[in-house]
Amino acid sequence: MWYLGQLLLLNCPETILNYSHLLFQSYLKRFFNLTEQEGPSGRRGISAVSRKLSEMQRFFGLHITGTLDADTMTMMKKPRCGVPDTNIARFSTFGKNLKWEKNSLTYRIENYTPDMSVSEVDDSIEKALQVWAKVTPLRFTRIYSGTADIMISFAHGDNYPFDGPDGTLAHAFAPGLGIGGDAHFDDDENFTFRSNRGYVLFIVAAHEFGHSLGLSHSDDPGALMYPVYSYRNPDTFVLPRDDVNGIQSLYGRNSVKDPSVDKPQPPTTPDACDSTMVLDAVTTLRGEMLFFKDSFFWRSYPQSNTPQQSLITNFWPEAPTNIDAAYESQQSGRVLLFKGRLWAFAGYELVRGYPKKLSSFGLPRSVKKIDAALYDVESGKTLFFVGSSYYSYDETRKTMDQGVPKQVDQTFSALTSKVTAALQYRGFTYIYSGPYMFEYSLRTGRLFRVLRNSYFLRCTNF
Ligand SMILES: [Ca+2]
Ligand SMILES: [Ca+2]
Ligand SMILES: [Ca+2]
Ligand SMILES: [Zn+2]
Ligand SMILES: [Zn+2]
Repeated sequence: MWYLGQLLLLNCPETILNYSHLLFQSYLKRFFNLTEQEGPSGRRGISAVSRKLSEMQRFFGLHITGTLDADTMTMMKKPRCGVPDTNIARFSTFGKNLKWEKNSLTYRIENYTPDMSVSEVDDSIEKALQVWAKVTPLRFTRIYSGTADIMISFAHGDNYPFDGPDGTLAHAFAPGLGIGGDAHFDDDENFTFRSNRGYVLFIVAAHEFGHSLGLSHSDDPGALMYPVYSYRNPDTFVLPRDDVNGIQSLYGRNSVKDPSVDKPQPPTTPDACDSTMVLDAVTTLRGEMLFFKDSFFWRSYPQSNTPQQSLITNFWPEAPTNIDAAYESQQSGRVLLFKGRLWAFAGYELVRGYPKKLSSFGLPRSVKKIDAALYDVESGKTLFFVGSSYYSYDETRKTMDQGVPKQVDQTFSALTSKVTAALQYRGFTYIYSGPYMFEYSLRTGRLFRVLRNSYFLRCTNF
């Protein structure tokens, strides 16, 4: 019998220096196979920790420093799965042989969480298994007594204890006899049916069942098998392409034709190296730049080489996806996201009273959607691009300027097609249009360069 998570065993008592020391050492031990060093913290000990920190930073697309910086610390505090991140790749498996040798599997729900009704738990578990059944020949049958292939419980007696609220949410064992395939949920969590407060059981379970079927973690931030939890709407969830590729590499495709014609295709994660990409929106946020595309955004901070890609809902569970425009209000310290209406966030929290209508900004009621927004530091005004014209809004007086809208090409020479996104950064004004990005001085109107949308995203995949 093979135990997934042998690496999880914390069998050496530790001297705890402080909280962060405990957190990062145990995090690296649990998820990146950091082994205990002999003797006091000698040179070898330090470099092993540093190497594991680099490995973790690479896996999560963080700036690779080998030291415990603030971003690494933030990542370690995120709620996640209890299975280690051993392979650094897009989807990965525990090995071609670690799979079920049959397509008909049984499952049994041994006990329940008090957080949800029995029928909500049953429904979440059933739907989570169907996520995998839809794209493979696998079929799942529920049993109510005896031993099922996949035993599901909210209380467990294995060697891998949970850690109280947050941190590790659940874990599961790779295919095999006995505990193999079983999934355990940390009942110290607040599981929910479909709220963005607490953890959606359907999402956590669907991820764990990926392990039960033989998948390991993926470093694709859009994958269900990414180790960190993000809220996703259970009513619209479609298994991402990376996970479909992973599970089909083990079991093949579903041979039964799906009768629903217009079923949504598996979503793919946007690629910074795609020179034809058209970004949805861009904005600054406290000295960083955020680039939005579909359900994702990249975050670029000055000291980092590679922007970090995340699901939008990983930062703002209440935010819309496929947004129209975004900007940072430096007066209020908020980030504003537009999709038909407008959402304002202070930190990760949706500001009370939002989302609001566009007319609350003083935009005419005929404007149903804006294409891009840009905050100009020098004038303290925000420009809203709508078709071939733009409006300007005074952030201090909180009123729309007189004499608007103006024509875009009167201010921005050579810009003849629709604005798709806009940003001001380090004194330059960047107007995105289709796959291109135009670099201007807003004050003189001079056009400096024409670049691609991916210019700031630094494609490193040569
Ligand atoms: Ca089992
Ligand atoms: Ca926990
Ligand atoms: Ca846009
Ligand atoms: Zn996992
Ligand atoms: Zn367990």
